[in-house]
Amino acid sequence: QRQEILPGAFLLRGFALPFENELLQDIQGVIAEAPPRNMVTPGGLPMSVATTSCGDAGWVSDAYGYRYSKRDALSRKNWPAMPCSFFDLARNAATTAGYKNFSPDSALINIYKVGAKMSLHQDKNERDFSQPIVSVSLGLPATFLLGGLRREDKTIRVQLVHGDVVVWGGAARLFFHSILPIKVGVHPLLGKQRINLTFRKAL
Ligand code: MD5
Ligand code: FE
Repeated sequence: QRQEILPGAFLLRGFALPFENELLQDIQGVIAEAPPRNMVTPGGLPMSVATTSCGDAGWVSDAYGYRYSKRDALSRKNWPAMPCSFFDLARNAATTAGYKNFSPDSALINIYKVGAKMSLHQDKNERDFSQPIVSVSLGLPATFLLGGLRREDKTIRVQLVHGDVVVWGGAARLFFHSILPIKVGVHPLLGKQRINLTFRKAL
């Protein structure tokens, strides 16, 4: 089941469900090596979302700005390798949405506790905007706000639930977006959190 929310943005409802157990195991493996942390924005405020990464590059934020780094500042080692389950899911989802041979080199793991949110922003730290971004929602539901190329553009609301995958390509690749504060709840598998996996070709 494939729904084009806006030009270039494809919602694949439940696409990750067959892989939930494998994904969770591999998330735990990555987290054991590179624990999630609340990075500080260039403005000096800690994010409410805790993040970690795997793959050749990890997304980082600090007083100097947002960027990709080959190493984790906590361990001072390379980020953990990207599990095959992550890569295969991202590539298959991209193919289903019409983006062939997607080869992500970075998987960002965003961990939202109840109340955590992500403010309106664009994803612009990657080199090649012709490559899509694939995002996988797990655990508690989220309300996603999707706008346009300008911050002021009107937004539409999309409810994302456990197992949903969205492929962000074409025009939507650079659209402004945000996540509203996660509502109180308990997911049978994940408990009181939402985990979002975001796959990118960063380098
Ligand atoms: C999330 N994460 O649910 C989202 C999923 C982030 C982030 O926004 O930057 O970590 S990725 C949503 C996304 C990516 C690229 C383009 C668009 C949305 N878009 O055009 O709306 O934690
Ligand atoms: Fe984003």
